[in-house]
Amino acid sequence: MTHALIVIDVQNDFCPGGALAVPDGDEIVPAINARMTDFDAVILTQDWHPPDHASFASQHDGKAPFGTVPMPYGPQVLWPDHCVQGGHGAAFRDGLSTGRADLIIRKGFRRHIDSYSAFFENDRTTPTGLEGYLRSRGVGHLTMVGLATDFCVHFSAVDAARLGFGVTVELGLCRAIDLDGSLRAALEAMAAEGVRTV
Ligand code: VGL
Ligand code: ZN
Repeated sequence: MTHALIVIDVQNDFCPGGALAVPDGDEIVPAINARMTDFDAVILTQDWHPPDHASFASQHDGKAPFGTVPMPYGPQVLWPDHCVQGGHGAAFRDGLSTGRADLIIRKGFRRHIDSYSAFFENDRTTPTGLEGYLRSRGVGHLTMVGLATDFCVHFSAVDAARLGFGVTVELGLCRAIDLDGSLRAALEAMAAEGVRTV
């Protein structure tokens, strides 16, 4: 079976010094690079927001980062401005072997909707196109690594499992934000959807 490695959001803004730094987010880069040679396909994702993206606290009067607002698709966590299209924060972390990627997929580029998952935006219905790419390449199993365990890795893994892919998350090659117990909740949700974590 064709097995793909999906490297989620290893970008400057999710690494120490970045706008939404995940503790030790940069630590995983060398081991992810080493892992790339073990797969039939390597796909990188890139969080890619317009400067006025609705997930940014700066776009909501009187709101601070890490609060939530209701959106038509449900509650949305507000984030510091991050991964602005074309900016340094949105660039892949230095040292990530981007040359090994077969596909780079960008998400979160629609102003009014966030996209944690590499498959669907946060309404859980608007597709990114990744499913079609994987199916047309005959990919059946996915291994996921990257940032952040409890947000983009979690949502990507759950969506992939629901779509019928076999999914393994390598927790040693992920790092978490862990906002109000979000890591624990993510691990439970992934287990409940049949995602294998190692
Ligand atoms: C992410 C929060 C906002 C992630 C992206 O990559 O996990 N988290 N945007
Ligand atoms: Zn984002």
